[in-house]
Amino acid sequence: MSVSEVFTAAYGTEPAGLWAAPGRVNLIGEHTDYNDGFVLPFALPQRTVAAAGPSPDGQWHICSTLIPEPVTFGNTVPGDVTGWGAYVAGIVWALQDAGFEVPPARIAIDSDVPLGSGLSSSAALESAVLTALIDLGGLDLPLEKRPALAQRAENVYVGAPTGIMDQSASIRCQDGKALFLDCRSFEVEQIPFDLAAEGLAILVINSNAPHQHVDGEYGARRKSCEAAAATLGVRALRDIAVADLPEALGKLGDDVLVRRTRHIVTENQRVLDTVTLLGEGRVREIGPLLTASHASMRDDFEITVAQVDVAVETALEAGAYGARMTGGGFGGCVLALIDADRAEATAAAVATAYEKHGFTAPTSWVAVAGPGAARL
Ligand code: GAF
Repeated sequence: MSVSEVFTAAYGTEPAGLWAAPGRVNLIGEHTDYNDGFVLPFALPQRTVAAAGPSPDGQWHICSTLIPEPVTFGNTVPGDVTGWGAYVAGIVWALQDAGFEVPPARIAIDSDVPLGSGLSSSAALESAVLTALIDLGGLDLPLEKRPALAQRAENVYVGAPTGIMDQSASIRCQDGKALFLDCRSFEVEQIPFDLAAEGLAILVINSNAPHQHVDGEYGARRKSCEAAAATLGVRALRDIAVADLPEALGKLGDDVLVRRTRHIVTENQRVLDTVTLLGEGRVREIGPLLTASHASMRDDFEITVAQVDVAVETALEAGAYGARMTGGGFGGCVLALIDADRAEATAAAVATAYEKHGFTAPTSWVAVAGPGAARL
């Protein structure tokens, strides 16, 4: 059944409209967002669609193509709604908490963003619902302020201590562009990202090794970064320049903090260098930056797993210009910058390597930068 049909089956009426918000791939800049740093994601064609319409009983009702039986809630506070509904209820709560009159709504959800793969399926859900409620209620919330509200829903209502990259990507990305975001000022630059014109492609390889943010590891990384910034007397690790890194590391003492800090500081510089190279049309030359980012995540930030390391190594052996894990880590997806005509061969090489290692088979596809959240 289509999402409109699921809506009609659940609520006995047609939706007022459909709103879509994409998942994302982060080209480079991992775990830099909550350090006030830089990120460079682009929106995937895979997206979450919310069919929505007014709710005459003054409550919110949500269902999905996977769970057609609606969940209902009224005015809500963190802790009320759990499971996947928390991402929706969290948006209602965050809007109300920001002083908005949120229109009661009936909502049905469908999504082809792979779940738990580091492609930001939760931000896609939050952003689709937020965009729908803003339009239905005629709420005055400018685009650049929306990601922080959706992030608040995830941080406070859902309880996941994530940064602002994923909601920013889902809401602010544009077709054919990568989003260069300064996570301190929220200023963005839309970077033209048409790889096909260069005979290149980004192959996304889903390791199919499950990942999960609400567990301790993500939060532990965040705490280490905050502890390092406090020791160094800066607001966030973004304030340490690469040139000052040796001196800063010398002040930290603790080996774990040294490695976490080195990742964040060098990763911020890699994002800036990537943006410069893309601006000069030197796309192939970003490859080594992508690969260096992976090594830094593997050795210093310690957020990779065997499946993603094998995917990166194999893609490089198969001729990729660069490859790295993308997203929060501990599984999820790898991206590889390849010649466009090498997609099948690279995917096949990774599949063969996985078989040899006894890993669950990977899923690979070529990702093209798509549009951000919008009414369909
Ligand atoms: C997850 C988080 F949600 C983002 O905020 C970001 O920190 C990312 O991991 C790592 O770069 O997707």
